Amino acid sequence: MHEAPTMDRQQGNGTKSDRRTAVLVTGAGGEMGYGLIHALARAEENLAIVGFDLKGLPDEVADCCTETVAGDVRDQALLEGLAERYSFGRIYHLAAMLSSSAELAPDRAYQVNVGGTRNLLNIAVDERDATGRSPMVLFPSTIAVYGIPTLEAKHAAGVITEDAFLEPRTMYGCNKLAAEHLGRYYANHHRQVEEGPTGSIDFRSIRFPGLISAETLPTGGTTDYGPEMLHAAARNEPYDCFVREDTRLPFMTMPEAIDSIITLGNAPRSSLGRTAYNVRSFAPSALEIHAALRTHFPALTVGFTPHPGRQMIVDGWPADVDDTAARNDWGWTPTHSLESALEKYLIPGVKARYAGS
Ligand code: AKB
Repeated sequence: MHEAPTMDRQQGNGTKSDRRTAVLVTGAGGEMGYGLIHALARAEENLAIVGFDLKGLPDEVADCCTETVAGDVRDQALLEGLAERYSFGRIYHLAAMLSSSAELAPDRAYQVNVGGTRNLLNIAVDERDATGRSPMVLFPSTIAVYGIPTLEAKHAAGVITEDAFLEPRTMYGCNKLAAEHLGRYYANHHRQVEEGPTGSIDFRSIRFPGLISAETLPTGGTTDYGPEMLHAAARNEPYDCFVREDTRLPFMTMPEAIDSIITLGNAPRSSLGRTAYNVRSFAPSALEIHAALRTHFPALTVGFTPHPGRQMIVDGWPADVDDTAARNDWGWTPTHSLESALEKYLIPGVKARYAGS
């Protein structure tokens, strides 16, 4: 027997009025949120920004926001309540549990990383129903969507393109790839039965490599050894690195990551041939990071004590990624090599941060 199709969620009814136009940033209190919110506020005076984070926001981020919300992206009712008051033409959905944390709490990670993303996509679809315009959802994805079966295969693969090795080996990678697919579905196929193949939203994502900031430290990631080594050096402390010396991964600085999100957001949709793009700036081994840091902090000592679980994770991630599609479609170009990143941004930044401590 065929059942009549049923709606599993109330659709927006297009009657929302008197809402203030704003951008929504989830994960606003995280590393990327910190940089992105400042960049958005700098780029557009009077831009209304709603900063959403599980833990609330530090003052220097909250000061750039029209409203801050302490809440969980799993809470659909809370998000819907916000969308009753704001018309979100653009959503930066940054909130996520990172790879090492997600591996330790896979159920929660699934709910946050996939369920939370689905909730945000629903908010975007409601916005489209209310206004007739497709809101943009910008989503930081990750090199964790790749899963290379062995170290030998990783060495043989070298620089990989977006469509290779999409068999993630972590909960986080599975979650992010699922979220990318949901975004692509909502962008290109949602409501195809009722409306034809147009899609409801404008979904854009970037697969970020390891990110290094002079201002902040990440928590719960597996590329964290890069930024941790830098900050330990600046604090004049020894560092015990949790991956092998020969571990090679792509990285970039946080300001480059923020620039890439803003540049992708400004690109005409017609120039985008895909919904998920690789970006990278440099791809050093852990030992090469150590060596480059020692030219600035000669006293730095680093031990290498690989953590078996975390080593297994990074061994499945690519040594480098091919960013040709991002270069061609929306003009991505990295600013830095490892050396220039250190000289021009990271070293002055961490020295300023720890001065006097
Ligand atoms: C992590 O290590 O989990 C993140 C990532 C690669 O997405 N930095």
